[in-house]
Amino acid sequence: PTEIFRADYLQPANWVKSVSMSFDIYDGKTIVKSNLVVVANEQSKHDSRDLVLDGDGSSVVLKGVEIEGRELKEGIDYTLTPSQLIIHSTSFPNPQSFTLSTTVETVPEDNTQLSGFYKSGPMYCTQCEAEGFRRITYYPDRPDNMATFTEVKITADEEKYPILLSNGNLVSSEKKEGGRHEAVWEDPFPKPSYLFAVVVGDLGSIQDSYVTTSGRKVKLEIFSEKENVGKLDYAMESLKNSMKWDEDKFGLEYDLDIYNVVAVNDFNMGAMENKGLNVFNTAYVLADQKTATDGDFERVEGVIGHEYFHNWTGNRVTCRDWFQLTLKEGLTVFRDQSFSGDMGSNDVTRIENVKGLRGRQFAEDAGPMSHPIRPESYVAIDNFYTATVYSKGAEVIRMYDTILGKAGFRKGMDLYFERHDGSAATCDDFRSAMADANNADLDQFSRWYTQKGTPTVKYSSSLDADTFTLNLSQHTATAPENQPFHIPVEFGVIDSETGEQLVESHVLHFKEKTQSFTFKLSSTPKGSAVPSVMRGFSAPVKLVSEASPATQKSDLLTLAAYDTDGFNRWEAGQKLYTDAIFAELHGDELNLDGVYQAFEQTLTSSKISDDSIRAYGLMLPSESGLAEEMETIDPIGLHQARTAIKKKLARKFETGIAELYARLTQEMAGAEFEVNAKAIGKRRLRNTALDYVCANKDSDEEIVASARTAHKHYFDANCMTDQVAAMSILSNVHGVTEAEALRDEVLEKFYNAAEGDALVLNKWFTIQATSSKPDVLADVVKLTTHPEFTMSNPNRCRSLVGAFTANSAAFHAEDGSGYKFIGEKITVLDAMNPQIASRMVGCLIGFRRYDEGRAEKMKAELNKIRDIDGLSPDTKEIVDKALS
Ligand code: DPP
Ligand code: ZN
Repeated sequence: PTEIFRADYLQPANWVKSVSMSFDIYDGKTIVKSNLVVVANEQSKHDSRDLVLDGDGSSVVLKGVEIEGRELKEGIDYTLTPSQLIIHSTSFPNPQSFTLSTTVETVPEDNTQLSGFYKSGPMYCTQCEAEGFRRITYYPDRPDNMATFTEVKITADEEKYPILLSNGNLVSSEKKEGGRHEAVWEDPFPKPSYLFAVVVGDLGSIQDSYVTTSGRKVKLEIFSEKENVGKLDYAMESLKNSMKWDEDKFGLEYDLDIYNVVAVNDFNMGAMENKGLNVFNTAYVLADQKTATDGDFERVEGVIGHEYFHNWTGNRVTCRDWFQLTLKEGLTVFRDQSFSGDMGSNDVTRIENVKGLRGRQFAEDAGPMSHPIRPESYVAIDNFYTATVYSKGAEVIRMYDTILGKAGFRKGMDLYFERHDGSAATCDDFRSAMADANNADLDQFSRWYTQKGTPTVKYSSSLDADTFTLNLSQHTATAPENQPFHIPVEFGVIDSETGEQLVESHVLHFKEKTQSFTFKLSSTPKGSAVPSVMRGFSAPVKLVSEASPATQKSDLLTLAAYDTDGFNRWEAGQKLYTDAIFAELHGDELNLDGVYQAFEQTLTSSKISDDSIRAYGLMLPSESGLAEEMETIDPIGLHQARTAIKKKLARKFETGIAELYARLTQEMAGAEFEVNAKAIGKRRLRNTALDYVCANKDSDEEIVASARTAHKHYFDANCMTDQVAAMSILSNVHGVTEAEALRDEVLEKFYNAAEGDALVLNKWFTIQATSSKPDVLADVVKLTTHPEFTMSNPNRCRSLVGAFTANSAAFHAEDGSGYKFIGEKITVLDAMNPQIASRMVGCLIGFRRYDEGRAEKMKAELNKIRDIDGLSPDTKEIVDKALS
């Protein structure tokens, strides 16, 4: 495997301009024929005019190559390697333009990588992003080659496979001999090969329609296996909402007559935006009251939106090369986050997104896989579908919006489409459109694309009469060579006594290593003037105050009580909790007055009208987020310290929490189940209260009592959200027989009620894998032999093995047993599905962040993996980076 560099990009010597294809599907063999209309690319700087086609010889077997009726000969007319078919220019009849035809055979039934054309249960489907199309046929499998797929003909057995789908519009369908039938599809929009899709199966569906602003009627259809058709309504609703939202916010309409979505059980990613034929992992499209949690509903809405929004940001304007991946992904994540915020609550969505960024992207940026949102090189591009490219990429887009304002951002988007619609663009093109549309200087802003690592912003402030000074400095510990970033800092000042705004919120442009800003206060403060910095989390940085601990604490209390910015109000509470957890961890003297004050305020304040905000305000920061604040991560100490603080809060506020729980239980009793921000907020708050009610336990009696509460919560539940909340609590029970009996009863009940539903069973596996029981690894090992467990389904594999790696205290057990377990699983997985294996190996690569004992054991597993015979390039790339 070779490393590919961004700087080496060259246009190809030839373009494929249009394509017609046929898929002849038989059990155990599919014949794919392709006719490619090739034209010379005059702009190419390649010396050779040869036509280079990608093809994965482990997946396709070449049966014939022709140019306009003439059979080509290997060695003379073409060269075949394990990864390419090179047509010598000497064989071109007319170097300007000709048609090349190939025939290959492939066996989708044997394709366990789930890239290319494969079988998922009883259906066939494709996954082509990033480089799956070369596992279907020989083709210039690069995103800058945009071609019109004029005809895709699919032929298969009619009874077994009544549904035959591809991109675009259906041209014809007819019966054939021998019980077979055929469908022909045409996609009028030129597209790169990664957006190609075929789906074949015996599927059920729901249908609806949408009329765009300009009056185009679009037929919407969502397909799934027949038993799941009842779980598609929420996705359909979300799809229509997405279509409307993109028209309202960006003036972007859908462009085909059909929009199809298919749910597939075996899928590496979340979903795929193939033109007119989205393919979805079932986990991101199926949802109903009985089987989906509120988190699942939110994800369905978000991912349906995401894939729909790709139709413009990704499909109409695509990426010139894979280094530009964040051009479509960062932008589209930003769009789906904005959509989710508008559908529910912007503050809630913001909090959730930042939690996600801190838990995953910050960790990535602090480890060996740290890369700029636009990487400079890769071996396997599939390894760069990362939190950095996606989530940090979305933060970078959000900064344009913050710097230019909503109207300015929209002007930039309009210009971007005006310039690049129908073509393959770069991140620089996007930045230029934003700059030119607004006459803005975004040169320094380009560093967000070239420099890696999470910057730290430190601040201090002073007051001299009515002049307030804010001093800022920036640096990146993991990349000290970084030049200063253009950081938008949303900022305001608050009076600690009155809560009044002494400086109205506005954006500062922080561009130097150190910089000071001065402001006149609008009135004389009655208390102290407290800065609120980085409101709304206006940049993806770590923010550190340089004030004395006492000032910091009182500032945080002011912000937690008064900040007009919802994010920073929440953030202030989180910082107080964080300080308390670290004080507990380090054995420092514990003064919890501030924490208690913030918690009580959150619990009781009548100013908080959103139950989700109250719930998030009561929750302690996650272990993964906290870990990023530590030089050397102590996973077990962290878990214990966090648990201890939680228990203290539960004890201190026992009455208040119990009252809250009882009040909400009463309010919600008998209410109809709904999925909207309000109903979700209520459930979220009640389940947060339940968590505290059940945290309050030391004696056996208390443990039994809390298990009873959770047990009752489970059996009274009218939805999956509440069941999961109760079962998660119960899954931690150990050592008290009576409580264990309640735990086992619920686990068994849950399993039986699932009746084999794959997504529900995934939850059953995950909850057990993330238990805080001391013997959780033994449970997990046993579950790997459960008849419902399989490594070959990515969702199932992640639900048990992946979930266990997120159970930090257990995974990082001092004896290395967690590492050994994962090492063995990766070995099995790599031979089957390299994309999933290389993702899984991510849990070992951060070994430098741990103590020597752990680091050595993690490294030992990595070394073993590196020595695997035939290790995939995907996994090898990650392991090599980690060990170098
Ligand atoms: N392009 C997909 C998505 O992010 C990932 N395969 O939607
Ligand atoms: Zn995407």
